[in-house]
Amino acid sequence: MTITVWGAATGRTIRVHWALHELGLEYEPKLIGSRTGETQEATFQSLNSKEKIPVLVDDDFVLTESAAIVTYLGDKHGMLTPEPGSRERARYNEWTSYILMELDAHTLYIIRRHGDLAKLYGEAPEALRAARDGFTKQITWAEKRLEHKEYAVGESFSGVDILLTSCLDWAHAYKFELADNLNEYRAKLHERPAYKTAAALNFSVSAGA
Ligand SMILES: N[C@@H](CCC(=O)N[C@@H](CS)C(=O)NCC(=O)O)C(=O)O
Repeated sequence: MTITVWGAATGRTIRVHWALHELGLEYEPKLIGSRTGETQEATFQSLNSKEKIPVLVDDDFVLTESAAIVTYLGDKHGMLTPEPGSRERARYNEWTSYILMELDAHTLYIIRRHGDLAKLYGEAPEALRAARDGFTKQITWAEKRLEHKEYAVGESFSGVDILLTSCLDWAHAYKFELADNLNEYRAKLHERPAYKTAAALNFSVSAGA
């Protein structure tokens, strides 16, 4: 079996490197950065016509979307995902939808589009303000759910902890004041050996913008 992961340097790509390190799987990292032009090269385009990283290639199976990749790896190799059909799996799905929609796409990524990437997507101060307010409101759900809890789903580490930590790190970089329990949760997850190795690899290259 050969696994290849395309992509590095961002909060979305670390999700996949971290999952693979937690599982102790060997793989070939292709450390291409976002907005470097590398996602528009022919070989990469043939894998993902969305021209976005990360991409996982598992033998002849090509999978895009960071959360789908983390969940696939958990389902295939264990440890990162609760049993399909269980209540814990429903919670895993609930957290995943929340993280992808309310934290990643609707708020943090809007801040990126009209903040760091305003030259490409346009200045939009109202959208920026609404996105910051939106994140501040939405993150309180995670804050309450993580009161007195070490992990997001059940009593053990899961793919949700990977996804959530990547968004908390992103929010921290955007100078959001996170609640103490979220900062403690994030700091504890950063102590995991798999996170440390994956972060060193993922951030060994830079994004183009
Ligand atoms: N929903 C996707 C988002 C992927 C995405 O937007 N990736 C960015 C980097 S974080 C990218 O590849 N941008 C295009 C480029 O850099 O050329 C996922 O979670 O995998």
